[in-house]
Amino acid sequence: MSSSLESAGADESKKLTLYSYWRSSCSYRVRIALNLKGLEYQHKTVNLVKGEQFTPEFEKLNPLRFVPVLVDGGSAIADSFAIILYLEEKYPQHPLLPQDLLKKAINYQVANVVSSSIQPLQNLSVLNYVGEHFESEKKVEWAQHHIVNGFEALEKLLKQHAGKYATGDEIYLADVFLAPQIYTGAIRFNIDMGRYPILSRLMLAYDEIPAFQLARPEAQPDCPPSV
Ligand SMILES: N[C@@H](CCC(=O)N[C@@H](CS)C(=O)NCC(=O)O)C(=O)O
Repeated sequence: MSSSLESAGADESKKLTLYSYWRSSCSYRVRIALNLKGLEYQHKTVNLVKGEQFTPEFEKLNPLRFVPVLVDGGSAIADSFAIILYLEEKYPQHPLLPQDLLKKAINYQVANVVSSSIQPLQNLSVLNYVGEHFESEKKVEWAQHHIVNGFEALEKLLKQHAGKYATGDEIYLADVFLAPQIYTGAIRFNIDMGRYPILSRLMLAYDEIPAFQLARPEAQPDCPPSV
């Protein structure tokens, strides 16, 4: 187990510490939000492949044993949605939610499609369960099926709302959730992105923004050199 997990607590006070894993799309969302808001943070790796999420120390931070967890001044917040909304209220610079109520609702809708109807179905523990209880080779097919289902819905939804970014010409919550999901679909699960012109265009737009570039899996300190 990494010694980093043991040091969570009072000595971290007044600092933001993000427990994350390079390939975790939920951690990637939080990294984008932190970067957009210009917040410095300490990175602590929880290696999901080595099972570091199951250590008793990490379970104290998140009983569900998932990354990301943000520790702020000794208090732990788990779940990317909760973390991002916490950051939004505490650090109002670069607002992630528009004032317009309908636009705000669409931002929540997009974020929830990603975080409730796509990502949980491609999550490591779910794929491991599918592999163990059904046929192992069905794992990727299962994930692809659910990602395609979500991407088709998002593509239709965004047709009505997208500008330069997901809900207009400014970057909001929807973009923070979309970039990691599009990346994961395209790079990790080989989804044919040619079927989703709006999602493809958005990803190119995100690739131009430093806050998104710095949050990419390959830019993380725990990303293996071979990737
Ligand atoms: N709703 C949670 C989901 C967190 C989650 O699923 N995290 C994944 C990585 S993206 C994880 O830690 N998986 C470890 C596992 O499945 O054992 C959030 O948005 O933070």
